[in-house]
Amino acid sequence: MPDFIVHTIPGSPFGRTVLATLEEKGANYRVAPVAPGGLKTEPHLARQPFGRVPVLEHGTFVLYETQAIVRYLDRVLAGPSLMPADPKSAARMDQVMNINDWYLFQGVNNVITFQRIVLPRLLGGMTDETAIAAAMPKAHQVLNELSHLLGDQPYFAGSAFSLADVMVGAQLDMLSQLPEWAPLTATNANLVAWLWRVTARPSFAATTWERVAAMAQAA
Ligand SMILES: N[C@@H](CCC(=O)N[C@@H](CS)C(=O)NCC(=O)O)C(=O)O
Repeated sequence: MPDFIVHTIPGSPFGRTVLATLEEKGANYRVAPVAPGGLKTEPHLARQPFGRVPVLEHGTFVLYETQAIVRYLDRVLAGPSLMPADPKSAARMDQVMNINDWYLFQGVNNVITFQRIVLPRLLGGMTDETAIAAAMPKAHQVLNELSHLLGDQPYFAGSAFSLADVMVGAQLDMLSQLPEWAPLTATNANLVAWLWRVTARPSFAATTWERVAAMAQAA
């Protein structure tokens, strides 16, 4: 019996954030797949009233919102902490996690990767090039700012890998597969090198779209 159950859709970057955190901690978990068409219906709405993934189950404790989930996992699980103790480093981690939710996902990834990957692959729709073109100015702004905050540090919170790297890594790994990545990172070589470092981790190799789909199929 696994300690944790993660309700998610293969390919979800927020879902991957939770799965990669569990992998970083060496935890025992299973994936409970949610069909894309089942997000806004019961039984999923009883777990996540806004009809989104992921949702974590830990015994009788059910939790949604990715930031809350990964902070909870870091607190309850042994292993190296993914939250810096130093207040300034922790504040930088928190800042980047909020940039992820408010600016990188909203208006950038939920347009560009949705249109290029999720819509054709999961929902059978056609990519809207106009929507992608309209999202590019914001995408440049967000990636330039992430590059600025990263600077010459190995990770967003400094020398140690943190939850900010897991979260942004899951989002940017998707964006990096698209033709938009090259123009978006033309002046952000540090971000490209950082993404290589992050996706080379076993936790990322274990949680690719294909690996999560295989876990979902085995469920
Ligand atoms: N604030 C939520 C966002 C989760 C989210 O937006 N997940 C996407 C998949 S990556 C989703 O469920 N989208 C379904 C929809 O928008 O209807 C969290 O942090 O967990």
